[in-house]
Amino acid sequence: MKTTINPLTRRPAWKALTAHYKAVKALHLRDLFAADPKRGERFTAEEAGLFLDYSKNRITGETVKLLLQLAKESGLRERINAMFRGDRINITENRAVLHVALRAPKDACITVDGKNVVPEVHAVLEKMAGFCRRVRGGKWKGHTGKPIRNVVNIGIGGSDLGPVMAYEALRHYSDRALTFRFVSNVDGIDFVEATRDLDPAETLFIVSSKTFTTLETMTNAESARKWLLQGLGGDARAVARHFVAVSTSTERVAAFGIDTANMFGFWDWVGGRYSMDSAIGLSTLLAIGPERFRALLGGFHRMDEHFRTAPFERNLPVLMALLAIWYNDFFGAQTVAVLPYEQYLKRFPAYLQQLTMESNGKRVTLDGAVVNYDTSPIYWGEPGTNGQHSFYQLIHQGTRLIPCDFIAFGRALTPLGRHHDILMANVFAQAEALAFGKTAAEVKAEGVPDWLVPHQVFEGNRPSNTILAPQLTPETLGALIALYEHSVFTQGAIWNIGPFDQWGVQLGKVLAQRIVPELESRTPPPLKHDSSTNNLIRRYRAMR
Ligand code: G6Q
Repeated sequence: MKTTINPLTRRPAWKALTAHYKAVKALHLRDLFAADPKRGERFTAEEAGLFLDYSKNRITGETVKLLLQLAKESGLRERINAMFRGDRINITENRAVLHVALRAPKDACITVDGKNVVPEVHAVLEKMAGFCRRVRGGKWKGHTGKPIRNVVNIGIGGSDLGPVMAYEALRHYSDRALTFRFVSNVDGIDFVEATRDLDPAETLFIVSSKTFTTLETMTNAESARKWLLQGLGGDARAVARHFVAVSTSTERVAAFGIDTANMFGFWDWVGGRYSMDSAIGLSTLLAIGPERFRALLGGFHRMDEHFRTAPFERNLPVLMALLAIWYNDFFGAQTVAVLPYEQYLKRFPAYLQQLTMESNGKRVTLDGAVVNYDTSPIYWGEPGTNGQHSFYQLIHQGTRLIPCDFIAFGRALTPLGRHHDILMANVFAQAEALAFGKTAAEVKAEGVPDWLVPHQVFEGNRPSNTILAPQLTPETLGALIALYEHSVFTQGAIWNIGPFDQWGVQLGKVLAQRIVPELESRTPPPLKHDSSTNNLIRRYRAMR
């Protein structure tokens, strides 16, 4: 497929930004704030309960104007329309990309190949809700007649990271009578530790796999079946009462032995890392209940509509994406730190790692040409304040520029004494210190001896966004995730790369399958790898 977009570095706005960068890079946030007393109110935007303060970025009004121009020249509006229209924008897999349909209201109409997919989406949601009511109400019984008390999601990558993150994020709202566990790694320890204190008679496994072929998930599902049957006396009929599946493949689910009446489907137009709001979110729905799951979808949808319709200058995902590009491609920043000041969001950075890097970790454009600019930065992070006592040192005083996204909430879900004010004081203080730093004169004025002064200087001018919301609710979480999803989409559109395939993941799936028989073979197998791999395999075989 040929695109009609000018190569990125030839777009007029890109050239203008290259020149503009030279003028702006030396400006200090101290001066930018001093010159404009309203800056902290001006560079802000708000939607779906999320307030974005992007004033502590190394930008001027002109920077924003040029970045918006770049979005326009990159055909962003047309790309957005193409996605929402159901065009096959995932060109290497010839698929539509319609996670936005997963959270569309019942009366919406989104078509793939002429067929409205919204009724199917809602039919699956209804089925999930009905299942949830039976499990939570004790009507769904295990093989021995006991109700379900434990739910174990087995899945990996997109079939794990979203569900884990959402469960942790919304734990406050979860049914505490149920225990939730997540098994993803093929390292057997993951399964062993997740199930060691569970009673099989009260345990339900959700095997979550879009393809139902993924080695890790299938291996864990087999072990789960053995564990269950061992615990329940070996009657194979028990499987139907203790296993449900989430997949796009009815045949493979049936072949595994799961009753397809207990299968929750989704579609090839839902990418793995964009699937936590499909049936892949069954564990989330079981944890928080159908009404709150709908509120989560409502939050996603509000942000979808904002992204689709709002002018770019107040469009949160577009602004966040443009700022990410500004640092990545002009300042040469290699990473972005995501720092939630909310313990419930402890898995949010891990979730974002996949969303961002699996989507935009690409080196060729949609036309197959090798890019001559950097694509996805590395996303990483930890919840505050813990990170402050570890890697923040480098963000404050190291040699690298690390733009930060701070995420914080006005109210704690379970207030505890002064904790929340102290937490929030920290987030505000960190963003302030990063931006403004501490000069040598200020350090000296504190009576610090001359030799020690350089060590205590903070040069500042280290950029950050602050995202502030009243409280972590299902709806806010949905909006927050959609904000990042669409920011990733926008970045991909500007880089003219395809954010919706993952050939790198595919490679790993194939390579390991080839080596497994060489490790398991009783007799020494002929090895045809490089000398290092051959040697490692031989050593491993000797250690087994
Ligand atoms: C996500 C990726 C990848 C995928 C896993 C699990 O976008 O494609 O992380 O989700 O490899 O795949 P299955 O759901 O098919 O088991």
